[in-house]
Amino acid sequence: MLKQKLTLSAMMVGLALGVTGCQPKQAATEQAVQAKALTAADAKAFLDNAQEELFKLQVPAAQAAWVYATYINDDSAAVSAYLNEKWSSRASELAKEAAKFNNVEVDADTRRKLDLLRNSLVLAPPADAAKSERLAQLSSELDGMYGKGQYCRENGECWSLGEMTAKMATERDNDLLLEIWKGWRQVSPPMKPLYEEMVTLANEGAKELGFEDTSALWRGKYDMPANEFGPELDRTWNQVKPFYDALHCHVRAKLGEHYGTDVVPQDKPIPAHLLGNMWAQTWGNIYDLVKPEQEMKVPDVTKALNEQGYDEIKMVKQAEAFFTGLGFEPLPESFWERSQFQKPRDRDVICHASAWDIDDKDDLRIKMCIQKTGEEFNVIHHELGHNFYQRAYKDQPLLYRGSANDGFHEAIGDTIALSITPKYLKEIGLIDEIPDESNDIGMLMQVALDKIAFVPFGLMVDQWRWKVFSGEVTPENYNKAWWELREKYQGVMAPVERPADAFDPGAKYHVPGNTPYTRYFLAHILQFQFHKALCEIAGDQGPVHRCSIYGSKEAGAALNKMLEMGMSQPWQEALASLTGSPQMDATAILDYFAPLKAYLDEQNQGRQCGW
Ligand code: X8Z
Ligand code: ZN
Repeated sequence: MLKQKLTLSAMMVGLALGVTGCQPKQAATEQAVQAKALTAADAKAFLDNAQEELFKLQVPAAQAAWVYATYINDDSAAVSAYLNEKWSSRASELAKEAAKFNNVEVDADTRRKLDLLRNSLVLAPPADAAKSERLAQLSSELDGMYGKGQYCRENGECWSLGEMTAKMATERDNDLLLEIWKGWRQVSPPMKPLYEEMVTLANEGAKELGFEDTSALWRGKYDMPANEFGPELDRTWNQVKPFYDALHCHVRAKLGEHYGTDVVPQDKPIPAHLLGNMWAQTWGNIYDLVKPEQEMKVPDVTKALNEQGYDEIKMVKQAEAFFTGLGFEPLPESFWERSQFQKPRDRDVICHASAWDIDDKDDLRIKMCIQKTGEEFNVIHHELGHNFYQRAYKDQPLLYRGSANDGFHEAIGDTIALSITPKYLKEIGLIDEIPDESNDIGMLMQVALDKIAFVPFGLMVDQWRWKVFSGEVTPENYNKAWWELREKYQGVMAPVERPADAFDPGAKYHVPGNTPYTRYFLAHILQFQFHKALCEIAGDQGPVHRCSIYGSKEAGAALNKMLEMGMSQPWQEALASLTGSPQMDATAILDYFAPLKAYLDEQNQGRQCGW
């Protein structure tokens, strides 16, 4: 996760961009090229040079970003901001230069590369050097503020985000949960002025590239006109919404039973501190409060991992074994030497999980502060999905080293994790027996609390950011607009009135980290399409929620075929190569959970749903 998304998008999600050498020489070349009419051959030569140049800048920037993320201090901040700026400002210059070929007739492959170059940045630096440097600095500072964040109680005891995350998952005391929820949000008010300034500078850079603003830049990365992307998301969300509403209704009723309807009013959004997660984005941790009345056997992966003495490394090895079982090569020795698996005791780091590709060759790493839980076991699979994707497309030209769209990158590891079924857990010895089908509603509920509950959160984060970037939401209204969207999409509300200086979006990693978020919405839809297709290829005959593709070389080969394509084709074609259809479609997620929907509808009879 390089900062200027060398941070996330270039390294994790592919595009490798950097800065280059000597400006006078560059200018001379430009003049020479402009003197005569540009040709397709000029375009190709330009792209070859651009990719070579960017690659040279990308690697040191990635190395510096890694050092910063795993050892936050003033020096690592300065070095990583410096190298990130060198890379991103050159990427921006080249993106502008690419426009010279707008009216030159070139083949489809060249056109695609030119378009990708123009669209590759996440935060576009303005041409003015001082502004570009300031943008890199702001971006690095915001990252660090989040990474260093902690909450200190009145008695002087301080808790890290990891410690608070663990408490949110298991504690059931309203007052304590509220204290933690408010406590963590003290991290973000100081971010607000920096964020405002960053928005202004990034918009300036986006305009120079010919985009209306950063929102248009972000929405323009999906092989369709930027203005059609939002409606496409709405279409998909509307497919899922009835299911979400049913889950919301049931969860609110059960929380009302546990905490009392004065704490959880039955006609209002659910207070955000009671859902088992700091951002109320996944709800699987409150399964015990909302589970079916009838006794259900649902594997407790956290318990199994602990009973069998899994440590952090063993968890990662086990996840790697899933991929090698599909036919992927094992991770390189350097992965084990260089990754960060545990939170260091003696320094600040950015704990938020990420996967890195430092050199587009084989220097793959993950950075996590692993907790020994089933939830984190899934996150490990998520991260390794990034690494195996990165390796699969490493031989593509630099501009194609990325996922078909950013949702694909986020979906691969999750797709694999959908195969962590009871059947698989038994196969690897984590459980002794596979619960029979009478337990399926429990299992589906457990998974839906994470997957269905996430969908509106995955959508709303960038609905907010797009409005912020476009200026529709101004700084005085940052927090108000955030909570309006939380209520509208998730039916979740702030448990207490928020202070005037609150900047609650900043308490979610991806906002100060400037990682686009719509990718996770896409991933939650796509992973069910992928899982269904892979189960068919693996020849699994049973219901798709019981299918595990573990050990299927056929499924592995089909997956690899899509991963190898990188960004060389529009994502619709990559999707079709695996699933047979170019359409993103929520039918697969709805089918997966269908038995649960019938159960929820029955439970919700007589309840007043909605908010
Ligand atoms: O940020 C992540 C990954 C790293 S790309 C751990 N995720 C989102 C989040 O934590 O908010 C995965 C799902 C959503
Ligand atoms: Zn990810």
